Amino acid sequence: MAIPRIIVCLVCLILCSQQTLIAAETKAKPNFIVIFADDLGYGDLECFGHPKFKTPNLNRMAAEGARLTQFNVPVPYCAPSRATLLTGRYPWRHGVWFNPAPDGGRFRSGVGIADSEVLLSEKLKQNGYATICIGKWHLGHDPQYYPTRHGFDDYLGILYSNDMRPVNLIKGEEILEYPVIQANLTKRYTDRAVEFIRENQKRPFFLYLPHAMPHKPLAASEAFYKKSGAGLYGDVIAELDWSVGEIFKTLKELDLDENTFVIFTSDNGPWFGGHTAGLSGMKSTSWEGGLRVPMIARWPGKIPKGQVIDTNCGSIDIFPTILKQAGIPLPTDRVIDGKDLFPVLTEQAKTPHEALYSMKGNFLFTVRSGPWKLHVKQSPRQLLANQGKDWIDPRGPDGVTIIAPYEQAMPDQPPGLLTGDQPGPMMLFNLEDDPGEQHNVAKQNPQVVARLKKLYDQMQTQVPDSIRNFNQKPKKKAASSR
Ligand SMILES: [Ca+2]
Repeated sequence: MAIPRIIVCLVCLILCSQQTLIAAETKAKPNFIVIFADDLGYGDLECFGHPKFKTPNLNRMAAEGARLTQFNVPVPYCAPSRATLLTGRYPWRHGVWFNPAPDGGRFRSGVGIADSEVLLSEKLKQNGYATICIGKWHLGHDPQYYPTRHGFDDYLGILYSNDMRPVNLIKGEEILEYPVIQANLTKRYTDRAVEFIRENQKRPFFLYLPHAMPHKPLAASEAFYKKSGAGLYGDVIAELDWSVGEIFKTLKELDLDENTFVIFTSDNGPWFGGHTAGLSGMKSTSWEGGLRVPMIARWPGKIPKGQVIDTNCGSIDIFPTILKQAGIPLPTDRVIDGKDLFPVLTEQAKTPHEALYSMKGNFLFTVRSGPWKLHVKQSPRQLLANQGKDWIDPRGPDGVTIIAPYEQAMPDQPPGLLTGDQPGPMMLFNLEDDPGEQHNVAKQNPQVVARLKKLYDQMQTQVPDSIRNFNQKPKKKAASSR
């Protein structure tokens, strides 16, 4: 029996309109860009108070979006902070509580992000997103840990810090270049980022751009070297700022600006030569200078312009925030510590966290709740405090590629405050009254100490024994009594 032509036409029409609808939905999905600087201090940007560094593009980004002034990372160094950003979980859950290092000791190989972890890249890729990681990965450098095995379609970058050897530039899973010229890294990463946006302008994309800079050794390209008038560190910051400008220029040119949510932040506080804007400590310490980072969020039409948000939140929240905006449910088979930040960014909502925690090595260190911060464990305010002026940062890459070795910052350029009460365990600070963590007020506030310690103890029960007891020597077997 012949099917009447009118019915065939109607079926075609319905199918076509469904196709159009699917295409429209795919196009309507927002794009996500996370720009993640390495060791960029809370005070390293002009819009966060740096007196010399100029960051016009980031200033504009902040003016057109939200600048967050109480944004924390859970660990004051690289790898754990990155795994938290991509999983929304504390290091004692995702398991990367150390820095994998190909030239290091016990974390030289066989360590990295577990297959069982669910990464932002994996979720977005499964939902039709084009994904790329450009820059420092640091979640393992054996093939099973490569970004391309964890949800990224493509990768360009150094798999670990730019001071670890060998400094290979990897494309996909192959070595593209060795040794890499570090001075060109920011430019090369930016060029690839712009190219990726162009390639994927007609489909939703996730661009994860964890820059190498300003992690030491610092290096800037010819166009920026000695141009900022604020030293090599200033040159490096100016080039990062240029990079951000190139990305926004591309989004605007391709008419993607209003459909793209862009986040700019850092993985931890600064090393020598950086700036904490009056916070105490530095990278690798649990003082605010180590844990608080600059954060700017911009999405025209969604995030109101010109906001300064002082709500307690952190990098742990990026995973659930982005997934919510992508319309992708959170995994339900595991604890996700982060919370959706969109109400904070758009409606000035209160913090979604009763408390935020920090870790150093295999220990929980601090707990933050409201204005209060309890240092349960003791952390120094400065590392390598007694080095002389002729000290050279040993954190160089392969000798053949080090740029400007004598211009790297020295320990006589501490990034944060070194003053204040002598560090010790169980110190309490009110960060509203005392943002520089100068005066321990534990004795005056025993109830606050008790409340925060209880929160700490509760979280401590969730840290697996394998992590908590990592450094303990195995107990000797009791002698047989026969
Ligand atoms: Ca870092």
